Amino acid sequence: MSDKSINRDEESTGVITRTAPKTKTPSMYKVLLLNDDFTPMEFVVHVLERFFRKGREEATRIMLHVHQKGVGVCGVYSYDVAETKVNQVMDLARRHQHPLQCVMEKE
Ligand code: TYC
Repeated sequence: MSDKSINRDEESTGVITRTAPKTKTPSMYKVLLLNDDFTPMEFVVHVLERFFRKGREEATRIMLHVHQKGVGVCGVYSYDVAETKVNQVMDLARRHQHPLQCVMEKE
């Protein structure tokens, strides 16, 4: 470019031809539940139904996966939605005095 701020077309025509920088597609985040020895299975199933819109069967499948493997995916969301769900789960668990842990992880 012949000038720091004006390209050749702009220089000759006076018309601004540059486009805005391309926007990046937002990253998605997995929301994960972690196993522990104390949170009741029924509470975890309830969490999956209430905050992750799972049916009873799917919720039970995910809960048992976490119980057996130690960690499992509840869903994948934009940053803000994932953060809200983590906070909702952690708040309900805390209010019921369960040690259930919910975290988010960039996909
Ligand atoms: N391991 C718990 C129990 O035996 C059940 C459980 C499942 C806890 C999933 C947390 O994220 C969890 N009561």
